[in-house]
Amino acid sequence: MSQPFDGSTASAAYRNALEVIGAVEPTIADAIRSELTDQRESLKLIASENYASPAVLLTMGTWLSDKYAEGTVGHRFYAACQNIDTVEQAAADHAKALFGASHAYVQPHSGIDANLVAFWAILAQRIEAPALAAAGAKHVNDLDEGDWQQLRRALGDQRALGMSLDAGGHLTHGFRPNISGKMFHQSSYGTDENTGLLDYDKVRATAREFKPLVLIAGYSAYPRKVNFATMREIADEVGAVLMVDMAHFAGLVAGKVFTGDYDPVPHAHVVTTTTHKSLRGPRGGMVLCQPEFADSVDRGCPMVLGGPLGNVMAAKAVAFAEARRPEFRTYAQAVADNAVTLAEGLARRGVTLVTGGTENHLVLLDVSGFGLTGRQAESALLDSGIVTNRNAIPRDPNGAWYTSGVRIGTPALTSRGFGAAEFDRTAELIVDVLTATSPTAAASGGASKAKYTVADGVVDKTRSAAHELLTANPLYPGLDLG
Ligand code: DSN
Repeated sequence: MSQPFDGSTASAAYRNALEVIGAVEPTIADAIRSELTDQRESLKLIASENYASPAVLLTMGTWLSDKYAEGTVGHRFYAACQNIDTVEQAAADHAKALFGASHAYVQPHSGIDANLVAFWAILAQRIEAPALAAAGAKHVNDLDEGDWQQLRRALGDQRALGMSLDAGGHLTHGFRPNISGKMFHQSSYGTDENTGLLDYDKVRATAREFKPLVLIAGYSAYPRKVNFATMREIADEVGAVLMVDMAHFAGLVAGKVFTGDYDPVPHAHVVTTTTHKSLRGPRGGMVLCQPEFADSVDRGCPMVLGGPLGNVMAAKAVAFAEARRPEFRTYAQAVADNAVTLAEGLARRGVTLVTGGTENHLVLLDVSGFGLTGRQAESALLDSGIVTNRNAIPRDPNGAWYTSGVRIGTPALTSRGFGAAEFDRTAELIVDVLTATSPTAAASGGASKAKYTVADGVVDKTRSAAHELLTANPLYPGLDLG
């Protein structure tokens, strides 16, 4: 079990801050107070969420936010960036040491931004640079109109291959609703119909046929490890760049739960991540890459990013420093062990799990066996103080809005100190709620995909059991807002 963050030394800082904020806009001070209460009083099982340390949170609330610093360390388009240089360099150095990466770009404001930076760096290296060389030009501004139009067509004619959305892939991996799907011709690989697992032979066959420029690995709802050594072999075979989006499991990589073939950093050309999920940092993004892509990645601003957020880069440095401590490895291992306990506790009580279990921080429940949609299950659990999110399962008959699945994860509650006993009890509470929930009729007749009822007493009983678990494992113990 990992140690929860002590919040006592941050009490005075937050009390004073709320007084300052409340004097200007009380609604916001109230919302900040209320969010702490809500987070303290619910079982937070959203797989992509966590609790950052008071040190990380406090770092974000500073005047580092007030500085413009477009450019990179030592090469800024604004004057007086010496302190932003210090924080950006510290964040990049910590990231490189933490992940064993040769280059780190810590400016992306989010995961989508990190992926956009990566895509444009890959296009710059693999499509634009050869085009410039062929035209004898150093810069796009040196191209004549004909060569420029030809380059634009070439940039818009590239292919990306990623994991399908219903198998657990992410919208930003080339899917139409996201700009990546408008930049690339896209194809996807799924999971085996029987096992729910990635079938590398099928990925290879699809890659051979589709011949992508970018092979994307990574997921937001696949509860298993991915063999990145094999994905790199496939990429090399078809001449693709391997890009891994490790946003969900970056904490497991940093904490050395995923090593060897399962650590993306030595295998991928480019790795992207968010910093606020299992990695437990501030809300933001980052790109790690091999030297070939470093210069292009560093042009993320102004290519697709606005001015870097100095306060958030500083908080990334603080979070990465925390993740370099031995305690973080204990935490990361506990996240994975707790996910197994949670999965086993659910399966033992009759819940169908996609892939039958987990090897990472998340578990994907198929709630159709309870006669529910994911939306009904999510809402009934929320009423009962259990925060999850509905999620499509492979070949989901209810689509991405109602879904047939619920995704849960262990990073946040593990940060509060939950261990095996607490996660097994959590599994029991989830099953109690789902068993007690029934769909109700839609206004038009037939079963609604959204409406439901929960048997009398179950919501209150679950809330009270959750409260017991939560008070025994407080969030930011000692943090008292007065
Ligand atoms: N929103 C994140 C998640 O919940 O997985 C990914 O973008």
